Amino acid sequence: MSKTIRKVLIANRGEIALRVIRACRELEIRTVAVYSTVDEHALHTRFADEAVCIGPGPSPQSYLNIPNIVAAAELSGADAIHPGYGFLSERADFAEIVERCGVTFIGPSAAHMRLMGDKIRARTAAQRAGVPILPGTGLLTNAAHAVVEADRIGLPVILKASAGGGGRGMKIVRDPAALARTFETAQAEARSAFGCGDLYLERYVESPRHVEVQVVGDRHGAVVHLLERECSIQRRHQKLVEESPCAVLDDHLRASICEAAVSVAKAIDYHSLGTVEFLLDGDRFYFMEMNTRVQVEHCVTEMITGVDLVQEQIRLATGAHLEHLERVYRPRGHAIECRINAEDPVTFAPRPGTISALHFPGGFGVRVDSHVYQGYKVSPHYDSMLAKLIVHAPDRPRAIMRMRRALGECVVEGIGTNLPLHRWLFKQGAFVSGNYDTHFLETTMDPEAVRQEADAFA
Ligand code: MV4
Repeated sequence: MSKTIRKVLIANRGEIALRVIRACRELEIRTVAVYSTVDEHALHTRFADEAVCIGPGPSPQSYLNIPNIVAAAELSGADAIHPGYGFLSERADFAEIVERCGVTFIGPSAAHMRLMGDKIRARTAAQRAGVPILPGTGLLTNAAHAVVEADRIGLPVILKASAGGGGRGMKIVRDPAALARTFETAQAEARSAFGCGDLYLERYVESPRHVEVQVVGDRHGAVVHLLERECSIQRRHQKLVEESPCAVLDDHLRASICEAAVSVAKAIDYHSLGTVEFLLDGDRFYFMEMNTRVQVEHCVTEMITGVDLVQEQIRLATGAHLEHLERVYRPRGHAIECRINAEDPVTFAPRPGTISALHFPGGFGVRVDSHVYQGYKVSPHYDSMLAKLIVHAPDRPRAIMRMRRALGECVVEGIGTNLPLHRWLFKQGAFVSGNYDTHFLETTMDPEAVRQEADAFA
């Protein structure tokens, strides 16, 4: 059941499209870009061996347009499709159509995507694998049922949409009197947002850290982990900084959480690249979700393991074995990633426009994954990430110093960016000491200080 991949169509844009093209080039695989009319001059369009226009700027008509993307694959003779992240990357129907056309989907099976896309089933799968989950429920039948269960679990609780994930469709309930009404609202919102009103409850953890584990499985039953990533620096469920390893895990806790992630992947016969997300509460951790795609923050894992995760993902799709990976990884130093976005550093409002001047940092231990250039027009149609600035150093204090140095070298003119926020963050004592949780940015950010950081660079 080994397949050869000769030509990959990349169903994505931006930095991740470039990332996949680079992986393919080193594997001597030909590449086909797809692009919307606004991306005619984008780097992914130019870097690929071939490029096919799939529609106008708005993503529903281009990067989410399944018939056009499948037609582009047929037309170009691609034998595989890489979905990147976002867009169609977790759409089981897309994976299924691609495979039915005789094209290899570079990712897990449609069944794995459906299982992990259904957060209630995912929770059950983790529990069956012997992995800790928070006290909670399966599918709630109605508001009265929710009230009974919340009484059993104890307040506060969090009401989650089974079709949600990544923080979408969640409501915290602290007041028992509010639960029934919150249930009705949440159900209606989930129905309209996801086409499914299924809800469940979990005990709410007040100050958790977000720690996720990179896993890879092959089609022969082998699964290994590639350590964890700490992603607690986020706002409105948008991660801004990620690092590996997590500063607060000792060797014992690291081994437990990484083994738990492997147990989840093994229990479902997972055979691709994946991420198992946990909430860390002191020295306890609980399964949250599993992501079945390559993630934005995969680079920090690459830096501290030396493994090219995108190449692995492509190889695994051909039926390759994992045997060339190490059985247990130990972190090689420390890596941190900053997402540089075209957005106001305080309000987070998007700031599209044309980049009039651009300079990215370089030097020892610095990696920049980006698709933008001087003169590039940031379109309001797509997400606002301009670049990922990744540093690698022997330990966390030196990685922080290196990131400060690299942030100081960044120049992006003509549009607003969140660089001032990053420059502010890397001076904060709580961040530097590793003493923070998922609420850090929202509770600590000082608009005045961030604005001053912007002025200091103007
Ligand atoms: C939680 C939680 C507290 N308790 N579940 C948000 C994203 C999704 N993966 C799960 N999320 C949360 N689930 C319980 N039972 C707090 C969050 C949460 C969060 C998690 C990770 C990173 C940032 C977060 C920000 C707010 C809330």
